[in-house]
Amino acid sequence: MDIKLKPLIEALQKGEKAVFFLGAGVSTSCGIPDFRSPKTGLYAQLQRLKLPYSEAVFDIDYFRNDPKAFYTLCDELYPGKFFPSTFHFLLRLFQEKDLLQRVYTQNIDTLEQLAGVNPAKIIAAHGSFADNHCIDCNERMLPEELKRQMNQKTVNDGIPTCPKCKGYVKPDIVFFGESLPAKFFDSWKEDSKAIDIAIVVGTSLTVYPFAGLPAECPITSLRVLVNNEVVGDFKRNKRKTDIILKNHCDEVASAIILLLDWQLDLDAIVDQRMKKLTKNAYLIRTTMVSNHSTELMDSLIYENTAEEFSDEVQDKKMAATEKTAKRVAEAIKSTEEERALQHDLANLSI
Ligand code: CNA
Repeated sequence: MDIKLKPLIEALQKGEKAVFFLGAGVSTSCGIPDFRSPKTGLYAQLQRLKLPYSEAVFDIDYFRNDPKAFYTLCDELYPGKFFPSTFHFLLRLFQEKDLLQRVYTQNIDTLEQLAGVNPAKIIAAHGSFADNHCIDCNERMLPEELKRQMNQKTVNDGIPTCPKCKGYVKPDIVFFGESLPAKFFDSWKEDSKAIDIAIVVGTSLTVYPFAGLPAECPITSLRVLVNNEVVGDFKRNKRKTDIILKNHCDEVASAIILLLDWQLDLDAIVDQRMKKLTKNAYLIRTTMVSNHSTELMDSLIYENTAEEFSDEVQDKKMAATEKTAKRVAEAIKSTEEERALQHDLANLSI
């Protein structure tokens, strides 16, 4: 793998910047299944929902008639339970080294942001869970309210509905049959003019228009594919300079980190993010136990991952809850968040 990576490493050492194109494979090591991997992929698992066809779970017309399948999936994928992978942290390292031009992601898990990538650098091509709207009257619903309704399984089967018109509410993630955010097209118009390095990772390149982007990279771009299988334009129109790595993406991230001597930087970033996450998780659990409110906990977890508290705000909140924290320290140890956190940290193969 090191020999194959040589042209990439040399380009980075010259200060050439990279545009990343990400898919679900980047997050499988975090515990989030991708779509299409046989057996482990979401489509394989969704068979129990008896969908007419797998993609129906993200089909806007199907959702209009039967939103249950989507919300079953939402329970599993909703941000807040997962910690970034080595590859997510590699993006952050590229940013630190001023080698990051942009991250185009199909993922809706917000893990790029949780790894500390500047949101201005991220194009969430298929939207995210950051906001929600009624599919009938377009009334906005805050994430806390959506999560509250999702958790009330005895009311309307946990399917969030609009308080205004009773229509179904959906997070602003892009379904089949919906258009991508304008930001995606605007940003690509600019970026595609000049790309030194294009790194495509963990995607089957089957969902358009995203899947068409690697083919649109300038002929002078150094293209890199990191994926379990050779896909899309790398298969159909392989260029002479393309680097194709059929490896686990975290393995490739580790190799790049080693070759560029970034290990200490990685350790520092991971350490800082872990502390932040642990601190936030501590605050969240404390607030939850002191308020006896799981709904509040969920909304805080959401805020935590989507926006993050500033250190100053966190410190104030921590101080305010310190007394309660001591009393409930034992109780919170066994909360689900603690277990999820431990699980995530244990799976961090770095
Ligand atoms: P996909 O079609 O499931 O393809 C994933 C690809 O990644 C496959 O070719 C796998 O072989 C490969 N892969 C899986 N794990 C690894 C790994 N560790 N290292 C290297 N390669 C790996 O998913 P796409 O992203 O191409 O499909 C686009 C959909 C997926 C988008 O609309 C997303 O919204 C959607 N999605 C997102 C998430 C998420 O946010 N994490 C999860 C599942 C699906």
